Amino acid sequence: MSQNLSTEVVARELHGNVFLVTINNPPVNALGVDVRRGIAAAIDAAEADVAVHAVIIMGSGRNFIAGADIREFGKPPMPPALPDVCQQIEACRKPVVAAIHGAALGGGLEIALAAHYRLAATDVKFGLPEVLLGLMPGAGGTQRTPRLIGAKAALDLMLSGRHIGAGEAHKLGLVDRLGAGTDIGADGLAYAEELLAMQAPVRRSCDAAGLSDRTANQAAIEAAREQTAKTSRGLFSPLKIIEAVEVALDQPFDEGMRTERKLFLQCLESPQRAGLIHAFFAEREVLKAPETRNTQPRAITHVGIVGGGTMGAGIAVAVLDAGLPVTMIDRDAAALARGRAHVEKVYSAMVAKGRMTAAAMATTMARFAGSTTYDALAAADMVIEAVFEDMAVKKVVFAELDRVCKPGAVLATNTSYLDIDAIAASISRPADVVGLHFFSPANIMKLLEIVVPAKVSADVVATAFELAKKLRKVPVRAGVCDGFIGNRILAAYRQAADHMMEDGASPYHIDRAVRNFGYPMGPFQVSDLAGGDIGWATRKRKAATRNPEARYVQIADRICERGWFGQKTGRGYYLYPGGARTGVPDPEVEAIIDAERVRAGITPRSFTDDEIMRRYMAAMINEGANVVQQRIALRPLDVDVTFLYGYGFPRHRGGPMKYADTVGLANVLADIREFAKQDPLFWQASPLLVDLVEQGKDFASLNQSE
Ligand code: 3H9
Repeated sequence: MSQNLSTEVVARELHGNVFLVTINNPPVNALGVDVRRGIAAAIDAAEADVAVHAVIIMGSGRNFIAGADIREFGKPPMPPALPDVCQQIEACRKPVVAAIHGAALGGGLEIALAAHYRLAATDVKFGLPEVLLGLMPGAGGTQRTPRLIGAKAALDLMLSGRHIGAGEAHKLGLVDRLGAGTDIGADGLAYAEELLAMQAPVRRSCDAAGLSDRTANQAAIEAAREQTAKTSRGLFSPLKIIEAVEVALDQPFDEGMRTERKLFLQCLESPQRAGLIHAFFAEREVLKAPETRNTQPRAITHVGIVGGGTMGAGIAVAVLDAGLPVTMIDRDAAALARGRAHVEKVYSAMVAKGRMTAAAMATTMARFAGSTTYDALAAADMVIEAVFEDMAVKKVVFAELDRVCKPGAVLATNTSYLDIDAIAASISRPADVVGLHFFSPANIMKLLEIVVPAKVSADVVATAFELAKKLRKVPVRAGVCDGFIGNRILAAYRQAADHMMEDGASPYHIDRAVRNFGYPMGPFQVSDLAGGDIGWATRKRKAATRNPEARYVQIADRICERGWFGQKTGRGYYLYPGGARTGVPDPEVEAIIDAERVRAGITPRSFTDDEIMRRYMAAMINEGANVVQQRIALRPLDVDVTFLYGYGFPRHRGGPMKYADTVGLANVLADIREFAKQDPLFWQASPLLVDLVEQGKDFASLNQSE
């Protein structure tokens, strides 16, 4: 059967005595108000027309329905509400079949559950991902799903937000029939005709018996509550989901629906919902850099990597995982062997954990080649340099790349702070040079800063975005400056943390406050994990150019001078007895801090968690504003995505700039002005922040696509 090409948002067509209702709302058939109205009207029409004996609901394009229209949340409600539409479908006196292909997510799955029979194509993606948006299923999902498949499986779907395929959905009992072919409309029609021939009755999910074993279902609820307390620290909606399912166990369906509505509205109003939905759109918006528009990326079929250290090897794994061949270059056979060993170690660990077979590892490693001569890169379409962070060393590498690489090869540097314009200017083809700043471990961390130097051509930037897609990374476009977006802002708030440490807050207290805010780790734990020696080397290198008037906290230097570089040396800010991965506070570090306070003439004072976070966040937001104003980040949302994916910023807060909007920019500015009374050099309000406050605007007002 051909796809319904009607331009109506909800098209209706009578096939014999089967009424075909097709949702046609690109790109993903979200349930916006017109779709809800269209479905409601179609069901009314089906009820009224004696010629109609059964109804099929299906989606046109690539999906059934991806859920409620997320853009409507936070706006005034427009009837009919989705729960009412689902109710109307379920109440229909003629059998309703959902014929599902592609995504049936959130409200989309809820529409399907309200139908009386479900047929799924082999490509379906079922899920109740509302929890990932700070929400819960709000159109009967918390009541119908457990009635159909029991509390345990329903809670698993709703609390994880994971997608499941046709096979699992069928096994669970969410689906009655698996489609035979690739034409979901034809399959749906055949199924509906079969049901009519059998005189199959209207069969409602609200009457299903999945909750009949009370003891088992109650146990599932207790287990979910215990697990959620451990894993969803501070999140609002998971507990509401459990509460709603518990009601399903005890109360009639209508009562359950009333409770679901009440809890759903609470979730809708929570700042976590706003933060998570901001993150959802922001991570899609970052893909739309100006250079990617109407620009054809260059082909990438073979990647070269220069340098087999931790970073080079991590990048090699990321590229190999994307199915591409890699040629690694290092200076001699021993260094190259170490590089190869780094790569093999990652895969061996996966084999040991059962995440990869030995055969798959062999196939992957067969795509890996190594060489000690640059000539081996002659065929590479893209080369990523990951050698020592030193301008002279990088320039030597780029001179070699300029010599051996084919015309049109993209030449990328993984520098984390060096001037890429200077690197580009040192060779004959600056238009081919781009920055690809991976985060360690490069095969795991999602963020990829794509650093755009002045002379680079648009198709090279577009190629970098294309590579990010292949590598399943989240790319953020950044301009050239010391530290780009992420590390530049990090430097600012790390200093604020150091100032607080010297003024009286212990590193353990600061870390705890930052964790309580929602980060997985505090800044001093991160420093111990990354290795204090790296920052120490940078500080020494920059010592000569540091503003002598600027406050400089020496505590980290005192710790590094003792050879305490963090986890790898068994102690840093924390002690790691017996190689433990979680540190314990170190009284000797506290004594060093005390001594430094005396040396600096500081009388320590106490800090509350709230004050710690206000200073920490004000420093982050202020530098974020500078980064936007100087066009290092295109928009505030680019800063947000950088911090969500590269620095562990709690997703439910949406990112630092979204958080700033939540607390109010005027409040952030007032804090900065207050802190400036003690240290006016450090706390200089960003001109962008001042402007926005004067105009009564927020960062969101700058988030329109460039
Ligand atoms: C819900 O249903 C609540 C109910 O329980 C209760 C209500 C009372 N709305 O991801 P893509 C846009 S909560 C509006 O790049 P893909 C997206 O922004 C909802 N817009 O495509 C993008 O726009 P643009 C539960 C949406 O093929 C474009 O569509 N559902 C929505 O990689 C393409 O998206 C979910 O959480 C939406 N619901 O992946 C599902 N979804 O082109 C969320 C997408 O302007 N969606 N857009 O940048 C997804 O997971 C993926 O989009 C999907 C397709 C897997 C469907």
